[in-house]
Amino acid sequence: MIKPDAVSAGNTGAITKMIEEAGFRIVAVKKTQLTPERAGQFYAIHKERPFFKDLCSYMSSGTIVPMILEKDNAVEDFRKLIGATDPQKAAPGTIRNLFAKSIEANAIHGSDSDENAEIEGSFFFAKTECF
Ligand code: 3AN
Repeated sequence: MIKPDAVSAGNTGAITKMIEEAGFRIVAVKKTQLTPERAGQFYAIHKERPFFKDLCSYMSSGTIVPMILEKDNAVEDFRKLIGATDPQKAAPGTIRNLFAKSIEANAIHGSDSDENAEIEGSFFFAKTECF
């Protein structure tokens, strides 16, 4: 999911190009906006964290671009491509190193397991939209 900071900065195209050049197939993609409640559902795992409220308000502040991606070893390879959560710690040339503004507004989200990719994909797309 490309996050509001990266979409509003006009970086959707550049980030999508990096994703495709890294060998990912975009199975589904759209532009949408979350409500704070929907953002809270998406990040429910973080609901006890001190940054949860700010995270929900930031994630619902503008347009996002969720995608379903396909590749061998996709989860691990995508996390390498996006870099560390904190852009100051993200390796040079990673998406967060190049485009993230802060640890919260960090340009992009990637699922952390195949199981969560399935859950998060279903959060944004009906199975019939993916082919
Ligand atoms: P990742 O997105 O790298 O998997 P998570 O799942 O630990 O990282 O965090 C989810 C999101 O919560 C991050 N992408 C970021 O927007 C926000 N976040 C994580 N840690 C912090 C923090 N210490 N302060 C503010 N926001 C944070």
